[in-house]
Amino acid sequence: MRGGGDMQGLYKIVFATCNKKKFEEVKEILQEYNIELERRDVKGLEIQSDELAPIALFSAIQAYNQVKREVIVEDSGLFIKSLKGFPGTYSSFVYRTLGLKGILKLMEGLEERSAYFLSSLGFCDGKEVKLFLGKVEGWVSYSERGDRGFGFDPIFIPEKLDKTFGELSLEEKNKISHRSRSVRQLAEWLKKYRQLTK
Ligand code: ITT
Repeated sequence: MRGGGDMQGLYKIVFATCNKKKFEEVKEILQEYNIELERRDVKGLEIQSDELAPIALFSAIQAYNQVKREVIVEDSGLFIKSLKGFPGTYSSFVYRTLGLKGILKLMEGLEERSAYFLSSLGFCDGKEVKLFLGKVEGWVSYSERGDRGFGFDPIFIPEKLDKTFGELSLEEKNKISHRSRSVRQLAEWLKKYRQLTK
């Protein structure tokens, strides 16, 4: 089955991700556009690269080959300026190994704390592969704050706010996050080129 409108006018696509919190964020946003999202754990090789874009494109094709439906994948990373972009595309591994405490330890005594989150979203429908990018600038906090969200959220303060992502509700994070920016671009693209009712 391809993505498309059903009797209720809903457009359906698959999101290949193991991260349920990430799925919830994306689902909320796409609901605004009448797009229904279904989560699938898709196992496969993740290529390694210093850039997120090729990883998302490769993963989107790989996911399509497994689900044979319109599918999205999304890869994010935290890029810290004083650490020359680390952990970047290795964010997942670093989160599991060093963790938040390890990052804060690496940055002990550093006043330059600027960082950004980058979201790289790949879409594939078997004919086209598209890439949508989203970025949010901010800072790494001096300590963990908040227990909402996931991953590096308790140590990332987005610009123009004095709260970490971990202190924001899902709705608040979705107004400004890197992921909301890439996802809204996808939704706008689908709206323009596919039969969306909204
Ligand atoms: P997938 O199955 O979708 O790949 P994942 O959790 O491995 O799920 P990523 O590779 O995109 O997701 O993320 C790399 C790491 O960056 C991940 O382990 C998170 O800890 C962190 N991360 C990603 N997005 C984040 C966000 O919005 N806020 C905080 N941390 C985030």
